[in-house]
Amino acid sequence: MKKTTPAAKVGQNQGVQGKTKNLFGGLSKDLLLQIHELMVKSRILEERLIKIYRAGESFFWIGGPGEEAWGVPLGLLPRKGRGIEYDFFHLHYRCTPTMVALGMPMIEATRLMMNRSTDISTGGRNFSGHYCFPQWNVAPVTSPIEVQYPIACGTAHAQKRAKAKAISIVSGGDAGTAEGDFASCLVWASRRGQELPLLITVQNNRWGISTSYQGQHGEESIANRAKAFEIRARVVDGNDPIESYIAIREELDYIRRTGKPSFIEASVSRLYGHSSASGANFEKGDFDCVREFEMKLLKAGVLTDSRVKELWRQYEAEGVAAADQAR
Ligand SMILES: Cc1ncc(C[n+]2csc(CCOP(=O)(O)OP(=O)(O)O)c2C)c(N)n1
Ligand SMILES: [Mg+2]
Repeated sequence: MKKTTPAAKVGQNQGVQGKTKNLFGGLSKDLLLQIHELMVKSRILEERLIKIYRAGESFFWIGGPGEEAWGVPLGLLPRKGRGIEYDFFHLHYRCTPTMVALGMPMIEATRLMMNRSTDISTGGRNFSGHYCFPQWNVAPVTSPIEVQYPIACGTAHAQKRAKAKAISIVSGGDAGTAEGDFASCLVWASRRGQELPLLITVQNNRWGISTSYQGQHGEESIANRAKAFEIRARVVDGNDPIESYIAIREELDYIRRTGKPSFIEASVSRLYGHSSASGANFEKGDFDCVREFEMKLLKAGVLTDSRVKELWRQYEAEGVAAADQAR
């Protein structure tokens, strides 16, 4: 049986042709397949973690199913490595897709989920999704929401001083932007003449636990708040991996070129509700980016039925094996 290799390399050839090329934003076939594979892997991993919770083998689940189309490109595009010359990640608890795209094996998320002392992120001391990977400059995810935003200004400031054209990237949810830490980040990122090389992102699923976006925000989009600080800002469809990939690539280029911050708000789904505290049940009717992207690739002939079946089987087996190993 042929083994597939996720995140191994981004294809430079075999560009998708003609009409299909427009449909896929000019991304190569290899890259489309790689993005799809990582999205599938991340979804299967999260669903495995939910099963572990349901089996009573963990206390709490929170994670990122519904954010794969956004989170995978966010893990593929930056300059990955350790130290000030590489990009820094200040993530929140729904960033499994980004970690999978960076190369995190399933066993690491599983050990964290099952609070094993072998968990390399926290020694088994924190919730699922609270990753910390110094080898890829992934700073510890914090349980108090939003503190990652001003912390990201700190690494961005150090990177500016080091002049290596490295970037800090910070992620969080929509409701969390109500915290003062978010406003502090906008202030510190945008001071004239002292601008920071920072990609500020917000994943807007239009919920903060059970509080709706409409009930909490006066502004049409959170991106408008960044614009008030004259930070370049846009809203993207975070359910579309191609739109997300192209937008992140453009903004990383802009930040590396200018040394200035940029802001992306990504519209995403929250496919299993807030967390296990709200049941972790699948939200029927919400946009499922993994299934939709898969169908689009199948229809265009970029992907075959047999590859789809094989991928789901292969990663399901890896998830089961990871749970066994952690147990
Ligand atoms: C400072 C702080 N206040 C409250 C909480 C409790 N809390 C955890 S998640 C959450 C909602 C966050 O919503 P949002 O920022 O939209 O992120 P989402 O979970 O929707 O991705 C809240 C209020 C917390 N963890 N930290
Ligand atoms: Mg939210």
